[in-house]
Amino acid sequence: MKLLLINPNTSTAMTAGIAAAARLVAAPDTEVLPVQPTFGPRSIEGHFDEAIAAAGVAEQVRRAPPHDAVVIACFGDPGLDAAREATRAPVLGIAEAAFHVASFLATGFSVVTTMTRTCVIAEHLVHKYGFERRCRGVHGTDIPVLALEDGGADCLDAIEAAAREALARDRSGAIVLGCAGMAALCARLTERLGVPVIDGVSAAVKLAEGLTALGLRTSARGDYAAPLPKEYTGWAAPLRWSAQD
Ligand code: 2AL
Repeated sequence: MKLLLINPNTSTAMTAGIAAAARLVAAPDTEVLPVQPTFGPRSIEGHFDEAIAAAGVAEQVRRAPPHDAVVIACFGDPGLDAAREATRAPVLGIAEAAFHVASFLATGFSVVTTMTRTCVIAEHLVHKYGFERRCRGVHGTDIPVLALEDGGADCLDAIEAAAREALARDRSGAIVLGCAGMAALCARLTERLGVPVIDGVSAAVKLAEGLTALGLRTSARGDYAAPLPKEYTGWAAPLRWSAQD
């Protein structure tokens, strides 16, 4: 299968890191196609960044090569609903995928993310996806997203410390990593913490493969139907939908 892997930010290094994490768990017959928007923020650390990044995700889905599934690899799941209108292939956001996987493994989980200001974005998703009864807390580390690119020991230690505190304070049984840039740290954190640590990138890749193997596609009924044909103006003009789409 062909898996379109969208990094919604414009850090080429992060796109490569996410692709490596995806390929590590992908089945031998899964071809990972990594892409990133042609415009937008280098990292996504707030509502404004996310608004621009969502348009970048829409752009990449609109110009996507043939694919069987799509993964949106940013923990805010930017543009997820838009992408589900734009392709019938299953689309998974890494936050939604990680929440589902964590709830198979523990009655309660905690999220450990990057900047504290992004905690509310994850909390909004917890509510949107209906995981209020499973997510027991969202915790920031104030590590900037791009600092994760080096994946240094300092990051690992800080995330481990935040996760230990979260497990105790929230009485959680599992940790969800709240940034695609943390994927490379997942194995070492699992070893150190001794509880399930869920990286949304690998969770989404395996769920995408599962949905594809089951022959399941996004419903075209209701709000996930294709966008209505109409004129788009300005820079968005090429993204418009026509009657031929
Ligand atoms: C993210 C992420 O996964 N990618 C990015 O640029 N920002 N999420 C986050 N909470 O920092």
